[in-house]
Amino acid sequence: MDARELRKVEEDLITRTILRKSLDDWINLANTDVTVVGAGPSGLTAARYLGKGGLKVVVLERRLSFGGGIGGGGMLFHKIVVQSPAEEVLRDFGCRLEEVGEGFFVVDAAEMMAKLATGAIDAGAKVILGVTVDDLVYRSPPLEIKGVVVQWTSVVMAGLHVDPLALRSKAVIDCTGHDAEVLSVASRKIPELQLGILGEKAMWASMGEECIVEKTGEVCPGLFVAGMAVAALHGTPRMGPIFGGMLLSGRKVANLILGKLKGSI
Ligand code: 48H
Repeated sequence: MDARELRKVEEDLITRTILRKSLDDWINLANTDVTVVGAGPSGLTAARYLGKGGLKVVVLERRLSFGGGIGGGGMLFHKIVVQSPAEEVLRDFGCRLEEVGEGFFVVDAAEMMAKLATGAIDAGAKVILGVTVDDLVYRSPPLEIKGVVVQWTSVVMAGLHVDPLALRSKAVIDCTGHDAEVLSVASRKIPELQLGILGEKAMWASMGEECIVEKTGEVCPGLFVAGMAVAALHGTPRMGPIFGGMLLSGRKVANLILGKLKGSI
């Protein structure tokens, strides 16, 4: 038992501190360089490299936890496999890997989730949980995505009619996984974008992984796609529970955005 007396804290101080500090963050996040939508493997990887590159990054995650599909592993088995050269990314996050075949590695799902989130946060990205991106801010012509429209996930789940708030950024990345939620909104609500979402195809692990990395990129000025959302957009095969493509896609989109934005900052 610690002999020191526990500091007495009044309830109103707790409330005021939470509100003031949260609002300070939200006011600061109203305008960022990059909004990453989704804190899965592609989103957290992108956030780390963008943060390391000196950009102001916010990751908005609908759930109250990060990691996206990592925690589910393959049919709930708690190991994740990645292939070369994606182990470079995991090593950069400090994950401990076992090489089980040449260029083929395994990592614990819980470790990967925790370290990806820590790595993104330590690189300077702000991760906000419990927030759903349900629309985009845009201008046209010329067509450009200017930010995202957000709502508390709890409000969305309750089906309440509450107007959302908008956050501006120079780049938005759809890292929402299989449902490509940001691109779906863009395709539905910005017709001049003429965005057809083809829907992912059946499983072909190696082809799926190659296509994800190759087709990761810019969809229109200000809007980028990475991770499984790439397969949804381009109609490429799913890959099942191998995550190298997600990590390399996150790193690739970060490098693309760094290349575009660094000159203008
Ligand atoms: C805020 C949102 C919203 C929204 C969703 O699913 P994820 O893990 O996505 P990726 O692309 O980084 O990784 C995909 C991988 O997990 C996977 O599913 C694989 C490899 N499947 C292969 C196969 O064959 O099945 O993470 C997306 C995250 C999640 O945490 C969502 O909660 C979050 O995005 N999200 N956050 N606003 N509108 N929509």
